[in-house]
Amino acid sequence: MAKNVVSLGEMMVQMNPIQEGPLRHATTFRRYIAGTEGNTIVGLERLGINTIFITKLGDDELGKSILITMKGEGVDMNETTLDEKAPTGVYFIQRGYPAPGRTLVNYYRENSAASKISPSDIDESAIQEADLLHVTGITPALSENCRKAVDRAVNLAVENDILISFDTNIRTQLWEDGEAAIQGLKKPFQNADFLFTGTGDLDFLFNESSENKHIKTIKNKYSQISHIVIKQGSNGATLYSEEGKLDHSGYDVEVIDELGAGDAFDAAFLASKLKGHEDAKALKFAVAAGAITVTARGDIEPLPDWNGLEIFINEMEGEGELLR
Ligand code: KDG
Repeated sequence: MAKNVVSLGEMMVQMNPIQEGPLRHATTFRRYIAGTEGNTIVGLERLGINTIFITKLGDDELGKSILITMKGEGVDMNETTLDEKAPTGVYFIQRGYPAPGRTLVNYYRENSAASKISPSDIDESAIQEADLLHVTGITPALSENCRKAVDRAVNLAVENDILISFDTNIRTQLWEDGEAAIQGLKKPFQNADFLFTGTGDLDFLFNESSENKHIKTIKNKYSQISHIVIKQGSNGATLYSEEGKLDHSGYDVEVIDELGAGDAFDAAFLASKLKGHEDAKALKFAVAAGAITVTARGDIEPLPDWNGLEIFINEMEGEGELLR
């Protein structure tokens, strides 16, 4: 039977300019929907995992567009509510400028409907149905009530003996400093089985001088984590688990839109583990999913299914056989 994953967070409307360059001169945009946890949820659906997504959307046209899209992807949105008093969040991105291949984000999400998610929105039955709860460092940074909602979801997952995955996903605009983030993310850090992070996030969070020292700190402070995955963008990723250290180099692709790559990575890694794949395969699929996602615009649009992953890996590595 297919596994279930539950997550909570904010999906927004993403305004993505047709042209690269300073946003102040951008006049034509494509509209997408995106948001870190929701992206991972759609990625999991594409990989055959049943998903439940908990959020609040504005009772407006943009909120309905998100609801329709998520349902169309097969996500169970029964735990999601529409709020008549608060709007759906929006953000504008600036692609490829000033740093080629990189993206800057401008949020218009303060007091959005999703920022009002609170512990009472987390129904125990939704968590009980799941095999894994996925949370990130973005939702707890949106508001005090959002942080409490994430903490409640984590508590329920622990009580119901469900796996927890946590992506630190630091957005520096949303945290005062590293210490505030460590405090705000205490519950997920202390209870995660899978930790996804990156060197930039670790530098922000922990006052250490190298990846080895970061790993030592994490292992000391949060010894329950079984898999620590360090995402390195185009350079690939490194996994630290009970079996040791495993590296996978990046795939050389043209970057059109880097947003959403980390979420695609998490989805492929988690789907692989839930399907019982060994770590090396999970890491390969995850790096490939991230690479595929940067080659097209939008966060959820390019998310691959198993077939897409196999075609990509066979093309890039020339492996004559299918990997699944
Ligand atoms: O991972 C990509 C997302 O971070 C982005 O699309 C928007 O969720 C988002 C956020 O809060 O920054």
